[in-house]
Amino acid sequence: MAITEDEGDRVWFGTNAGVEMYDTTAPTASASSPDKTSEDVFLVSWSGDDATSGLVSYDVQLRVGSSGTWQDWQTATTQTSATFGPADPVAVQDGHTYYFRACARDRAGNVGLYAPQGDCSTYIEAHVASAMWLIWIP
Ligand SMILES: [Ca+2]
Repeated sequence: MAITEDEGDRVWFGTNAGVEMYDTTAPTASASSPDKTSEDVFLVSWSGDDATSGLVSYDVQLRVGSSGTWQDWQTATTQTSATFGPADPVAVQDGHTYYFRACARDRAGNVGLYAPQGDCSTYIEAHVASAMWLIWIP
């Protein structure tokens, strides 16, 4: 659909029927990450979907542990993934679980809501030293 007028907070579209409409519906978005890993760095990705005007950018938050406080990680980014750890944005530690959630912004300025409990989480397993592995050869 072609944009016929952009008023900043409302984007108008022309339709085949000649009826103009504007976008007041916020986009959906969610983050994804590995359920668990033994690495102190991993990839978090996110995606979203918007009817009518289309996506512009994403915000992504993180939380350390299920009782932690949500904090901003990515703000108004057009990227759809980022590397988490080993020291940025927080020091990744064994035995901790990191939670993520994303919301998206559309061209009309609507911003979706974050999922209260997050979209996904990654548990950091303890590193296993290679010397601990025993191989039994009969
Ligand atoms: Ca929309």
